[in-house]
Amino acid sequence: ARSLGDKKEKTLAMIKPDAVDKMGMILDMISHKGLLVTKAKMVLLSRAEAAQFYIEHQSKPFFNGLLDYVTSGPVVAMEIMGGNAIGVWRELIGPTNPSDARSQNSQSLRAKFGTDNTRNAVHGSDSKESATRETEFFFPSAGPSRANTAQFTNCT
Ligand code: RTP
Ligand code: MG
Repeated sequence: ARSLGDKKEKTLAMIKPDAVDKMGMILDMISHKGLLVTKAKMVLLSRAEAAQFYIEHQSKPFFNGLLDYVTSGPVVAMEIMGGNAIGVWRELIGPTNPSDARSQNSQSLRAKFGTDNTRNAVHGSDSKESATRETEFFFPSAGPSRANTAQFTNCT
């Protein structure tokens, strides 16, 4: 396994509602990439919460369909950590459209578990800035939820 010492990074991963039943296989694939799940929770997002999470897409034509999709059932949000975690996770999830994913690399999560351009199974932060914002969205650093959060003192 990769050492956590090299270019350690954190990112926010989300298993979208249609792939929550694939959580076990997804966790195995995260482990096999040498990444560590350092925080996790299952939550049913309200429409307002989903709109806040996806605020960068509010003027896109697919915004309402995206909100319908991500509020259709619970999601699993995870903070994952490791060397180059943002890029490693984006590579593991694959391209936005699962049919592109299947033609490029059938091993990616969207190739395996995605249905269409909207229902694409998983999310990953696309930059350090979004990783920070999205991790704070699901796992606020202040407030009572912190008491319930597993602390990996050797990693943080
Ligand atoms: P994500 O943010 O979920 O990791 O995905 P992404 O960067 O690959 O894609 P992005 O452009 O950020 O779009 C966010 C999510 O919106 C849905 N979408 N639907 N119907 C459509 O044309 C369309 N385009 C995007 C997908 O669920 C996408 O992951
Ligand atoms: Mg995105």
